[in-house]
Amino acid sequence: MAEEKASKDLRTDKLADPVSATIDEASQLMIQRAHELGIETVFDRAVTMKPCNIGTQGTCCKNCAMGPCRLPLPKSGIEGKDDRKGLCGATPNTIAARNFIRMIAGGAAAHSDHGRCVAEVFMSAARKETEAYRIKDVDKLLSIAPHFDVAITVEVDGKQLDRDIDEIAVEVAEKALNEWGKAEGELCYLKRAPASLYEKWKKNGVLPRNIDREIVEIMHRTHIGVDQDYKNLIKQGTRAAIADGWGGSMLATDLQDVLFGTPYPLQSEANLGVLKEDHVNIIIHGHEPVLSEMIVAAAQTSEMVEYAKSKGAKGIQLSGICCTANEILQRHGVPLCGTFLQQELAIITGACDAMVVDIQCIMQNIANVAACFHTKLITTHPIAKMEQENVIHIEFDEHHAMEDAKRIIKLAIDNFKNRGAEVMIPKHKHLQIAGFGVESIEYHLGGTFRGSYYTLNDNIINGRIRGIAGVVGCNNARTRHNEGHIAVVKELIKNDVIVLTTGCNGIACAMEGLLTPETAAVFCGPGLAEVCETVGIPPVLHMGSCVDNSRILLAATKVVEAGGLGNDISDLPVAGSAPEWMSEKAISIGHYFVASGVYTVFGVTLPTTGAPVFQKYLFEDLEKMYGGMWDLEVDPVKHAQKMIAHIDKKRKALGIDRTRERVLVDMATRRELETA
Ligand code: XCC
Ligand code: SF4
Repeated sequence: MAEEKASKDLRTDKLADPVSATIDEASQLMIQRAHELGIETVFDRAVTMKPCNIGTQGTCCKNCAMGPCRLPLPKSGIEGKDDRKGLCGATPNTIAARNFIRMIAGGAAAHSDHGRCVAEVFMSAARKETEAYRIKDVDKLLSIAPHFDVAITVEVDGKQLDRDIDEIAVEVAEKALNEWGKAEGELCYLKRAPASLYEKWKKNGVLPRNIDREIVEIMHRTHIGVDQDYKNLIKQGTRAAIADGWGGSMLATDLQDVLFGTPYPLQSEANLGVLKEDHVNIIIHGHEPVLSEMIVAAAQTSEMVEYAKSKGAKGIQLSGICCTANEILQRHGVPLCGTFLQQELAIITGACDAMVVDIQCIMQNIANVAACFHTKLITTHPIAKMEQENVIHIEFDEHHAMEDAKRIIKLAIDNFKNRGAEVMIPKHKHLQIAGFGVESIEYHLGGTFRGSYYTLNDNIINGRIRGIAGVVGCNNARTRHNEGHIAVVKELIKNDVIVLTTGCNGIACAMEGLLTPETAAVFCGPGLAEVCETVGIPPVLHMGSCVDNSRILLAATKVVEAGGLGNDISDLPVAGSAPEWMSEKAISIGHYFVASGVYTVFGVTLPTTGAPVFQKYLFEDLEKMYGGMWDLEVDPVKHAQKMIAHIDKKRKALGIDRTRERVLVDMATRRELETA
């Protein structure tokens, strides 16, 4: 019935062409399948609905009811004075800057509020108010405690003794939670940045005071008639973005590691082919690993496995979409079902017995797609519900976490028998190695006796590795799914640039098989290939979810500390990229990369093109303040080439530009020379 109705609504002349929509064959098959079943997806809507030209340029203001005021840049550009203004007189620069930093506020709020939820669960665990969660990684707890000024030893009779772990945990939890709203001072983690970066922030007046305050202040400043100087607006955007990267996101990552374990490399698989026809398939989607950790634990209990078998299934297959997927991948090896743009397609396989969602990047249309199948769509977070009637809300609470998780799994198992005949799971999937972090890179690429990141630095200095790129971010239905991600990454590794990835770029790379050590011989330049083969790592290191971009900041800091490559992140031969971004979170991430000294290129579009003066400020002037700056490049190969050009510029400034041309001694000879 639902299918018949849907097909009537679908105009066949306005459907997405599967091959133009995505480079991924599994997704192409499922888009085709959707058309056969008369089910509309985001790919079709991208064909029928064009984006607004003025909004795209960043110059539509609706901050008061005298507007919306729309200030498009004429096709021919503007010669001479730019007279465009809103009713209140707001210039294109003011409007675009206000919109831009409101995006930062949205993104920083999303990451940081996620971090706050984790901090609250951490507090419950520290106070032993919950059975389900406890401190899993004591070493990590001890490593972060000093940043909060929490002592890890106590003096007893003149001797320094180890302090009680529970005491440390409670104090860290209190101090951490305080970061969102403390009345005085600045964020505790800022001093983890290289000293010279911290000084730049201080000099420019952008040290965040507390996380919430910086976000609130953006909303205030962008209200009609407050801050009307794009430079001053961006200054607050910078402060909030730093509060995200070096605050909310970093806290989320650290506290998740303490609670659930710090990731170490492990093997898994990726793409829709991880779904199993004869298993109960539960897909976990969203961002917060608090519930999904419990689902992973519950699904492994013999009680649940036996229950699944009693209902005719061979077992329970968990898989994930978006960053919740990356979280349970990096800690448990749970396979990735797909990227942001595959969430509808996963349901269209007909094999998804339940999709469990928490927060962020969950398209409302999955409820409509789920209604065409037997799939139970379960929302779990009090702040993220859906209006459609087929959506079930099971609110998750850390105090009865295990029961909630079991209830959800049972619902999925009971639903297994309701599957229709229309199951079609694409075979496509790829092996991957994921779960890299600051600690495991140190282990794999570090040298034990010369300081932590020594071997990595040495390989950068000798030119085997040309530089480091952070390639991250979303998919965007306005551009061919995964094409930009994969083209940018391949171009970088071909040119000996090692790639650190997170988010949906990580998933895209996994689906394409770029996260295996074997990839090195196929796609990498000779220098990077040699390093990867020697150490046994992939040329693309998956570092987790979007809040885990904080891991990239800390890895870059470790590289600075290891020496030989300058004094600040902005001195390093590094660059950042989000080839297919779409979310406000991506803007916040991009901006804290820039404010941390990284040249950062976005693909698709940027909402700054309608305000050329403001755009120039982001693309050029910020470099003088922080060492990093924005750029926009739609063509993926040019996009990567711009990053490489920046990396080469930094190599030249460091005086290591010519080492790349030399005949390189191999590692064994080098060691001999050094020990001689
Ligand atoms: Fe969402 Fe994090 Fe973007 Fe993917 S990368 S579409 S934000 S899931 Ni974060
Ligand atoms: Fe128009 Fe100014 Fe109101 Fe924006 S704040 S909608 S530019 S009048």
